[in-house]
Amino acid sequence: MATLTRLPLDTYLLAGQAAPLECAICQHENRVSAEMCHVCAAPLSIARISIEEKRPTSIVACIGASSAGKTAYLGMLMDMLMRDSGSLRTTLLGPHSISLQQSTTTALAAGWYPDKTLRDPEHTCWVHCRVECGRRRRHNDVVFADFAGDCFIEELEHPGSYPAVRSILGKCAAVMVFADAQRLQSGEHDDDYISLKMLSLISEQNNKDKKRKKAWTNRSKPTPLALVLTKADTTPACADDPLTFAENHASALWQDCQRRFPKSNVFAASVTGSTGYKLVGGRRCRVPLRVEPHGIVEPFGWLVENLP
Ligand SMILES: Nc1nc2c(ncn2[C@@H]2O[C@H](COP(=O)(O)OP(=O)(O)O)[C@@H](O)[C@H]2O)c(=O)[nH]1
Ligand SMILES: [Mg+2]
Ligand SMILES: [Zn+2]
Repeated sequence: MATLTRLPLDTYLLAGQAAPLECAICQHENRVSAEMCHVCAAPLSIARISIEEKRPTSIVACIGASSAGKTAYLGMLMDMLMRDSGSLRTTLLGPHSISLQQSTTTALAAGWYPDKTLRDPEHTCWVHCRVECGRRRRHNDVVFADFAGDCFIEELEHPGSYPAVRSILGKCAAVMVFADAQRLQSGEHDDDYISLKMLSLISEQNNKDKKRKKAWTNRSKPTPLALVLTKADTTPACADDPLTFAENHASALWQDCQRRFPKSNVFAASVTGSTGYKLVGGRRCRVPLRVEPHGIVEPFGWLVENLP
């Protein structure tokens, strides 16, 4: 006896593919219904929102070695921006943009620093927000990612292992370089080399593309760079005068920043007022004793106001 079977044809899926969505970070085409780019794992909502609202998005490259204090700084920055602190008014775009702030503030409120950032691209925190600033209340859509420091090393050693890193360096409209003031003061400069290599990669990527090179060398609207000296609570000299501190303790890095980016500025920042130690499973762990942010909004505010 013949049995009839119903077999649905999923041809509508092919129709969906016919109108692909271009990733805002790496420009690869994706399925319109996808959540993340299949190449760089950036959220596709960045592209969707830019297209829907017909607004360009400025990419801010956040670079620095592992443990430089990127996650603590960026998480605290988003928390302060969301509280309408100072002259910047910020709106988060896309549901994923809350994760960085959420994980950082949850950890700090429980008496811990945020966990070490995972290297897995699927777990990278992306922030897409609209910032209103300046006397004319100009709106800027800004996107940045909080990569683990190891991703930068891996991408340098094995190009293509973190496509989002290279795409961001090639397209960024502003740069934030993080350096640990405590390590700089004690003469430890290993971390500087990672940032120096990343800055050189930014120049290389921009010189490759004719249009980018023109924008890059446009001296009337140069790409701004903020050198953020983190953990300034541990080094009063840095908190008092970050520029002199950078000249004295990070001269190679600071000179390279200025040489490549005519519009550069140095800032001192700290998330906590002081740090203590706790024994966890026989290991001494650093814990924040007082959450007392200083100089968090200033570097980001300066970058946004100076976006080309
Ligand atoms: N004293 C002090 N230590 C900090 C501060 N921010 C971060 N740290 C320390 O630096 C470590 C690494 O910070 P994290 O933000 O994870 O660095 P990342 O690897 O660059 O993201 C933390 O676990 C803390 O021990 C700060 O503002 N002050
Ligand atoms: Mg981190
Ligand atoms: Zn992509």
